[in-house]
Amino acid sequence: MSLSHHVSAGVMAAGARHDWTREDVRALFALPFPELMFRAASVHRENFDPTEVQISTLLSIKTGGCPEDCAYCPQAARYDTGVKAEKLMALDAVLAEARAAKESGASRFCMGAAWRSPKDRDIENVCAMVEGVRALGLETCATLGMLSGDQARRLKQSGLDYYNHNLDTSPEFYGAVITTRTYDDRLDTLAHVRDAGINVCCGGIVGMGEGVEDRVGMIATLAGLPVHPESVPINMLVAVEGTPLAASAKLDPLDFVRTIAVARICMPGSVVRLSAGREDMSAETQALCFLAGANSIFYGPKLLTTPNPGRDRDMALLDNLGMRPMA
Ligand code: SAM
Ligand code: DTB
Ligand code: SF4
Repeated sequence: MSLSHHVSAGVMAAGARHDWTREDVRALFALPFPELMFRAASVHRENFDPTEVQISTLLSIKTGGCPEDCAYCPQAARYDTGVKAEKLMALDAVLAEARAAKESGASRFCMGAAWRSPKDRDIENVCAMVEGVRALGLETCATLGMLSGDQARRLKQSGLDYYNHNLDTSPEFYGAVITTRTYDDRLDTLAHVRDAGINVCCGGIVGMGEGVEDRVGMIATLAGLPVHPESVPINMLVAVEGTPLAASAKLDPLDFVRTIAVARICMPGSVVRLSAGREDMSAETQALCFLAGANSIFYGPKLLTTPNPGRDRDMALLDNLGMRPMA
């Protein structure tokens, strides 16, 4: 059975609810930690093998120079972060990275571009990359900004398996983080991706100075989508010098774990990714995230522009925990 088959079947998980109210989600966040963890771990093992983690490798195929103002992002042209604007990578260079990712054990290859939205010519270039990466036997994912319905259908035609587009936070806090596009713009792109038949990868960031109620709002919105995203990345803010969020107060790691647990309970069939922020996370916090139901990570020493744990460190961690990559 292919992984995408497995995942799609998972989203139809028995008892998956789409009517989570804010109050329901708030009540989960308010549970005593042992209760929350027990419920999350129980839901996790009803739907997945808790010893398995899905492994994706990221590549920034078009770095920096982005016109948007996302306050967390080192690739926004308007912030002085030391990230140099580059052109779209050449096809053969992307395929060489994908081959290396496959050899090191990744099952999915995610290509990220610092665009507000791609031009149709960009889409054609990315479609060629998707075809090449698929031919290597990897699942494909792309994150390119806002998409039209036509662009989503074209990407589907090239064989794209997943599209990542995050809601990032609650509808109320969103305007404090991004002003150059709206929450509804994001929901529109997600609908185009869903309608085109591409698996949806959608989550958010915590540690941006939001309150618990914003984490409640984010998860309630994700769990209220007509179909739960197949993949839900929960990122811990990587505070980058030069961005408006550089001096954000560090989030209590247990609040990050709680967010993972609530995502797991509300979206029982989704693969929940312990996403950005692992470089500065202890093995103990990561282990709690896996207990709370996280079952995917980014693997390889770099996210898009910031560091991620080296492969040796991650393999040692999984080994220590008796966990293994999902086949
Ligand atoms: N430009 C496209 C877009 O914004 O949709 C695709 C790439 S963008 C970098 C993908 C996602 O990475 C963002 O939506 C955000 O959730 C996450 N991200 C970016 N910078 C981050 C940071 N410093 N810490 C944590 N997550 C971050
Ligand atoms: C997601 O939710 N997190 C990834 C991926 N989707 C594209 C990106 C994290 C980026 C962290 C900052 C950087 O490395 O530039
Ligand atoms: Fe641009 Fe995406 Fe970064 Fe926002 S998150 S500034 S859209 S690259």
